Formats: sequence, structure tokens, C-alpha cells
Amino acid sequence: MSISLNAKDLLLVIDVQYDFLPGGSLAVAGGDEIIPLINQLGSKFANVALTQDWHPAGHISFASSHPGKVPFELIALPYGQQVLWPDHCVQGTHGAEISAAIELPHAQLIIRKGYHGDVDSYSGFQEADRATKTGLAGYLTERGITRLFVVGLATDFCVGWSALDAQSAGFETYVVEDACRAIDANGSLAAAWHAMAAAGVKRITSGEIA
Ligand code: VGL
Ligand code: ZN
Repeated sequence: MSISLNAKDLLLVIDVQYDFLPGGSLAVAGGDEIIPLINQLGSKFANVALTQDWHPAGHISFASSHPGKVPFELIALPYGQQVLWPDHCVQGTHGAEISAAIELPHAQLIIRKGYHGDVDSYSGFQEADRATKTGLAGYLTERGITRLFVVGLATDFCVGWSALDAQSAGFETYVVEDACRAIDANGSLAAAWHAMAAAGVKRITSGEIA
């Protein structure tokens, strides 16, 4: 497939932040490898937006907030099952900054998520309660965007959940696989691709974008 881009397409760059890069508190293997590709892809898009995981200290998704729990354990919360993570992307810290190696000066929006202390938000569209919206769908709709190309970190969490919500919000959604890297905890990567395929999210590689 060769996809030619138009003015209604947007590149959505998910969570390329120091805590998810090698040396960070929740480092995604090979996370830094995708940055040159994202920069190169970005130059082809008239429209670019980024997400930024942005938690208050003591966030409910941190294992450290639950005595006796360790990272990657699951707990039940009022809104469902929650994976517990190392502390990461705390508001105002270096780890929460978007990598300076990301060169997308024409990006139009950075949307923060996960800022409510008692609810996680993998998706750039809505929180894990599946009710509280971030406003991203409204923004994209007002901008006349119809197709989304999703890249970044991590394939099986924030990329996957964002792509699923984008598709169900009515955007034609593509995940550019080689411009993403995964955490892959307990089969999460296979599960994410399965859910995305079932929802009609398209899985492509960067070479398919003209
Ligand atoms: C992410 C786990 C926790 C991600 C964010 O960006 O994929 N994963 N917070
Ligand atoms: Zn997070």
C-alpha cells in the first residue's frame, strides 16, 4: 500500500518522553531508535500533535502509591484493572519532558494526560474510566482532521489505547509499527495488536507513507 498524505491527515506522536527512553524510569527497549524516523515522518505532515504523560506525584498508577506492591503487578481499581508502574512522568520533572531529539517545530498541539491523581490515562482521548475526555477528539474535529497516523511509545499501552479511541471516535486510524516500540509485559503486545485489528485500526510501516 502507498498512502499519499493530504491536509486532513495528522501525525499523533505519543509520549516520547525521557522516562520512556533508555535511562528513564520506565524505559521502553529501543525507544530512542524511533526518534529519527518520527522526525522524518513529521516533515511529511502538515498537521502534527503530541501527547505527554503527565502525572502528579503519588499517582494511583505508581506501585509506590500502594504499600506492598511492586511494578508490573495488577490491582483492581473502581474503573477496572490497573497495571502498576514505576514512578514516571511526574509533572515538572526532567523525565516528563518530551525528548529534545524530537524535531517537530511545526507541531500544533501538545496534549497532556494522566493529570488526575486517581485515574490513569494511557489514551490521549479519554481516561481509564472511559468517561473523562481530554478534549483531543473535539480539537481534531474542529480542525477538520479525518485520518490519524499514530507513532511513539508504547505500542501496547499509550499508542494502542489512543489508536483504539481514535478509531471509535470516527477517525480513520493507522499505527506506523516501525515508528513505535513496546513494553510487552505479560502478553500485552499481542493483545494490543489483536484489539486494534478487531477494531479496524490499520497496521502499516513507514515505508508505505509516500
Ligand atoms: C505509558 C505506562 C504508563 C505509555 C504511560 O506511554 O505507554 N505506559 N504510562
Ligand atoms: Zn503513565
